[in-house]
Amino acid sequence: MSMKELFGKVFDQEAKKVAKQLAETITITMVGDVNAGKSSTINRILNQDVAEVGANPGKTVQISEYDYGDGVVLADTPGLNDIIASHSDETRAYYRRSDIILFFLNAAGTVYSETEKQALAFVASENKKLIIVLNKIDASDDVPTQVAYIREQTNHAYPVVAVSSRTGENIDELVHVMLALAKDNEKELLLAKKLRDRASVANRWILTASASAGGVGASPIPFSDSIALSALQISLVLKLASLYDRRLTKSNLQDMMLPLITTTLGRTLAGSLAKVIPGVGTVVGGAINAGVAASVTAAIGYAFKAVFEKDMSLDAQLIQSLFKDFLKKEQRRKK
Ligand SMILES: Nc1nc2c(ncn2[C@@H]2O[C@H](COP(=O)(O)OP(=O)(O)OP(=O)(O)O)[C@@H](O)[C@H]2O)c(=O)[nH]1
Ligand SMILES: [Mg+2]
Repeated sequence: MSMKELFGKVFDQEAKKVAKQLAETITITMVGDVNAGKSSTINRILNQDVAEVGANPGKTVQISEYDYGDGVVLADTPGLNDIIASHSDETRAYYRRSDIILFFLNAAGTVYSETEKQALAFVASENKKLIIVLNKIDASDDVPTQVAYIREQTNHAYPVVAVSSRTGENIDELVHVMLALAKDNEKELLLAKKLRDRASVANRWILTASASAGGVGASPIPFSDSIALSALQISLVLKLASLYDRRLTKSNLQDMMLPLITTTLGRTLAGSLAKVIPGVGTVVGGAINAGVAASVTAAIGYAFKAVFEKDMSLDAQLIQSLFKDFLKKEQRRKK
């Protein structure tokens, strides 16, 4: 298989995965006592103010859906007493089909009251994809004790994230935990696209792909190496493009990426050839240098991210020069 054919094959496969994710819907359901800060927290996280923020307790009286567009739906549920009192099939079904449940506790009030305990038991009986969000930590003077208490009371069954939607403290961590849950359902991209802070998601993806690329370099089978590595790199760029709402065609991306991918493969080829056993024709040992694979993958990610972020037009030469700069930075960082 030529590099071009390989690229085409991998592109189709990865583009299909992205398209499949984007055709889904992700439902995030918020549960919590009135005034816990559900609406404020969501407004902090998402790049769109849809949920109403009100100072009147009990403003939200039934399950209200807010459509954020592009497959992101947010559900605001009634107060806890209503949840416990109703136990209706309708609410059960709603919890069951939610992708993420955010269970809010108010650090400025009584944390994990009997009512909250009962409500959590009810919700968790339907769905375990639940995150406990302890909000308003700016208004509490003993957050660690509160967090420890919640963890102990819930048998460490769910992540507990302490945040302040007022100051923004730890909102990053909450987003990270939400993305990890969404990833399990292959809905990470849907959520990521709607986030206020897309750059930090992009950076995490780049670092993850780079680390995996380093792992690929350790595989002893050279051809599977190049497929796996190209898939990683192409998948990363397609995800980044989608994150920043940029369209990429196969030939367009091929022109920009082939030279970069060949950099990884080319640099190691010289080394690998020396390892061919005469008469057997097999390459022995890590055909792709792990360090090179990791830095090249990171540099590819950062180059495309820079172009997408600054909304520059895609151009092979620009990508090439950004790539070279980032690769130098990566290699300097490693020394
Ligand atoms: N100190 C502090 N106040 C907050 C924080 N988050 C929200 N609030 C305030 O708490 C009040 C309720 O916030 P909302 O976001 O409307 O709470 P909610 O849970 O959506 O309330 P309902 O929809 O009425 O159930 C508002 O006055 C917010 O300004 C926070 O992190 N710290
Ligand atoms: Mg609200």
